[in-house]
Amino acid sequence: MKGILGFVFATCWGFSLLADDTYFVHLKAYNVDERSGLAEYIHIDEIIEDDVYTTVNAHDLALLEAFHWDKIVEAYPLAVDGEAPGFSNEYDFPAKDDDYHNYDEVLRVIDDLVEEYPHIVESFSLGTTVEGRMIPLIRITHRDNRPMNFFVPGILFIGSHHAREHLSTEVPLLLAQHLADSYDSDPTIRKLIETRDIYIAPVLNIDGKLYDIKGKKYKRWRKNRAVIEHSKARGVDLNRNYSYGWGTGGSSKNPGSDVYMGPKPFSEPETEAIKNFIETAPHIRILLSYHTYGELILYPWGGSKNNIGGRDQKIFEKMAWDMSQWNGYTPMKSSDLYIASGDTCDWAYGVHQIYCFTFELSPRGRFFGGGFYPGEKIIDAVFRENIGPALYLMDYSDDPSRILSNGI
Ligand code: 0X9
Ligand code: ZN
Repeated sequence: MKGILGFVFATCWGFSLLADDTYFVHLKAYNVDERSGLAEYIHIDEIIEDDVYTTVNAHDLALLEAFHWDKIVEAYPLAVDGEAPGFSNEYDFPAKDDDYHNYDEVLRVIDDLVEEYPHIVESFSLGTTVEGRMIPLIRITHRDNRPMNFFVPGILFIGSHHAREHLSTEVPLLLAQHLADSYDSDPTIRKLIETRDIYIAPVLNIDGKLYDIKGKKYKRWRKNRAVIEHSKARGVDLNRNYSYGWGTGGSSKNPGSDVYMGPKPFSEPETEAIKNFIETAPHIRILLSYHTYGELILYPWGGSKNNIGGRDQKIFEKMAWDMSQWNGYTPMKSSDLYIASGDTCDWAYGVHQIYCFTFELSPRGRFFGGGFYPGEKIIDAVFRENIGPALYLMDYSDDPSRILSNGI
């Protein structure tokens, strides 16, 4: 398919589809079933009542036109954003977004933390990406808790499953910095570091992130950079590649799709790295996966409309609501947004009984907030309003069911 699109493909919108370009599409979908029908083909960026907005590659636009032409209000090609003219092969952000950390800068921050705070910070490799880059894992705990002590409650924060969601690297990276910097001065944080085993993987999809910023131009890339056999398409959607309910809706078997689930669960070294780590760390009770954008706090299930039910349902609902008091985000069951199977949280909870949340960080929308590229000015405020939820989750990682005795 992509081979055909590699040439030129005519559309009914008066332009031609080019394989590497991205397109803005405005659709109408009147309920969650209609949105979930769309999510079989495309990734939905934003929902405002009956209006659905997305950025798609040429492959996905062709499928939308074939199968959901009646829902398309408008579609047009998007210009590549960044610095022009000039050519650069540098893996770095455009100058206007210089405060964002590229991969080398992420590694430098981590090295500096380990050097400055050796009694509380360590770093490890979680594994390597498709293109062979080391996936860093930061561990923050008092040295008395080493070597790994499974009686100390554990928590994991993950950033950047999706390439273009750069703010989702910044927030966990700044969190690591903040925890380490505050150890001496903030008694609450000091106590958490002394009684919890805190893990932070700020950037999982390194290859995709670097591809997205290559040449200091944003490409709106989402997936990793897997090379697909017998296809010119690249990339698997890492948030469709986990095993629980894999391939049961809201993901695609087609390598050209932005929601391609991969050839099998955990086919990708990036998701496999998370799996391997969780399997060796049974004390991890809570996981928070940062994404952008939409200002949402999501909890399972995401692959089916079912509620988790019982006591755990109450725990998820209460925790999500409590956290929303800090950041003002909207708490909801993932599948109320749209059904998508194979995501991190369905697996973490379904297989390991880990209380897992997905945060869709700011902005709320694309029209006034900048969507995936909200600029560097937003970083600090978004980080600050998400410190409270992170400390809250660390606190409850000893026993999340404690919140049920706190007044409900
Ligand atoms: O679609 C996703 O993977 C997440 N949204 S994003 O814009 N960051 O790509 C949301 C995942 C939530 N899970 C489900 N709806 N199952
Ligand atoms: Zn995402």
